[in-house]
This record gives sequence, structure tokens and C-alpha cells, in this order.
Amino acid sequence: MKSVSVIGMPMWLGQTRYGTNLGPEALRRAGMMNRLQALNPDIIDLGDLTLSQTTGQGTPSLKNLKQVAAANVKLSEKVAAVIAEGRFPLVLGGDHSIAVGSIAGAAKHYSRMGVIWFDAHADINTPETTPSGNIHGMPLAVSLGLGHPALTRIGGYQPKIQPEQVVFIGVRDIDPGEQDLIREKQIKVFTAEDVARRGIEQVIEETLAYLSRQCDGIHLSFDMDGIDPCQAPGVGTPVDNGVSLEDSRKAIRLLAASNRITSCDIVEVNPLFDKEQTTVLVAVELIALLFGEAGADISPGDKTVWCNR
Ligand code: B3U
Ligand code: MN
Ligand code: MN
Repeated sequence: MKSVSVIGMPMWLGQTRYGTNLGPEALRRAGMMNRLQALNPDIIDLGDLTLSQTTGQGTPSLKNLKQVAAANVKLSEKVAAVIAEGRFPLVLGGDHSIAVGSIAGAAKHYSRMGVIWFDAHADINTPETTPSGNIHGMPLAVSLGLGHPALTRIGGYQPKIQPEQVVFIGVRDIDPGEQDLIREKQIKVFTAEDVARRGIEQVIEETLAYLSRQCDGIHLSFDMDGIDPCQAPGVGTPVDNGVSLEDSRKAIRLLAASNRITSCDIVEVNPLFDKEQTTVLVAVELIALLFGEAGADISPGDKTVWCNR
């Protein structure tokens, strides 16, 4: 298995709830590194990047633009350097605005990098369509070259990816402007409902077939709010009727077995909303599955837990 470098991104300024910046430390405290080292001795923790934690310096439609852009410039350089060493970058969020830097850094190394966007939200707003001004709702648009140049031009080139290189899984809260863009660009979408109806196995198989045809690397951007909030409640913007934890586990195991994932970020854990550490522990488990932990056998009789259906 590939050598892994862990990068912590203590970022919360892509949205307005303090706490996602505590995510990387919470994952480490929950034993993530020991668990990964048991699977692969060559895993190193590069620690957290030093990021501004002071709000301001933005506009109503691009809150904290300056801080978010500066953080992502740093991250893109770090991710590019890790891949240049032949290692797998695992980026710990932080809110989802950090995907701007992960994708900018990783896409440099591929002629056509695919992106799997596992999320309740589409994160494809632009400053014109955003209902909140929060940049964590924009990273996919930025990666497609839409948005403020301080974000889209990170790394000195744009766009990082094309619409046909993206697959959504688990989405269920899409703003009207986002829906228009997804339709116009014909982006592939598997909603949480699609996952429940068609089965996660088929969704992952189709996702990999679709991206493998045209991509030479795949970045997995995993937002913890894609999972149903009854099983992963510690996120800033929970949305009911999510992907079940069981299906989320299966998804990661299938992606791990495919050997196609070349970089990953895991984002939006907010330890301050995470009663009993539920979400942090789920995140650690999913990360371990991504790097080959066997996990418990799933027997056909196991019931999927639906909390709000
Ligand atoms: N789509 C909304 C809400 C949102 C996006 N990402 C999260 N929430 N986590 C927005 O503000 O862009
Ligand atoms: Mn997101
Ligand atoms: Mn989300």
C-alpha cells in the first residue's frame, strides 16, 4: 500500500460556526494515527498548517475570502509536494473550503483528475448564487473555474477539473442556483435517495466505471454531513435522510478495494457539536477502512439503520 502523509487543516472560516478547526486534533486524539500505523508503518503526520483564525476580510458573498484563499494556497503547495514525493495526501478538515487547496495541489499531477464529492450539499455555489456567502459552499465551483480569481487561480492555472470529471454521492440539499449549474454542466449525481434505492454497491460501481474511463487519478472529498445525522451528528449543517453509516462504510471499502483513490480530504467534523465523540469515531473508522482495515463482516441479515425515514 502507498505511503501516506497526513495534513491537518484547522479551518473554520469557510463558514460561521467555530469548531471545525478543532477537527484534526480531535481525530488524532481519537487514535487515528495508531490505527493507521497498524495498517501501514509508512504513515507520517505532517501536523497542522498554521492558519489565520480571525474573521473578517471578505465581502457578504465571500466571507473571509482573504483568509480562506491564503489557507488554500498553503494547502495546495503542501498537497502537491506530498504527491511529488510519491505519497498519498490525507487532508483532515476543517470545513469544506479546504477542498479548493486539496484539488488545486493534487490536480497538478494528473492530466484529468476525477473527483468524488460525498456530501449532503453540492458545494457548487458561486458568489452570485450563494445564499450564505460561506466559501465552504463553493469549493467545487471554484475547482471548475467559477468564482473569485483569488480562489480559482490558486496554483496559477484554472480550471482544475471539468464537469464530466465529477460525481456527487449523497447530495440532498441543493440550492436553486446550484441545481441550474449541475443541469447545465450535466454533472453526474447520485442523491442519498438514489443510494437507498439502487444500493451503494451499484452506485460505487457506476461511479468508478464513469470516472475510470477518462481519469488518471481520483480525489475523494468526503464531507461527514453526507452521512445521516443520526449516525454522524457532529457537523455544522446536518441534513436529514442521509446515506446510512452502513452504506458509507461499504462505499469506502469498495473505493479502497478499487485502488483508484489517489488523494482524500475528510471534512466538516465539528467536535463541539459531537456529543459522545460519535462523529469523530466514525470518521476515524472510515479513514481506517480507506487504508485497508478489514472492518467487521457485513452479513446479509444486518439491518441498515434509518433514522428519519
Ligand atoms: N448550500 C448552502 C449550505 C451549505 C453548503 N455546505 C454546507 N452548507 N455545509 C450554502 O451556504 O452554500
Ligand atoms: Mn461540503
Ligand atoms: Mn455538506
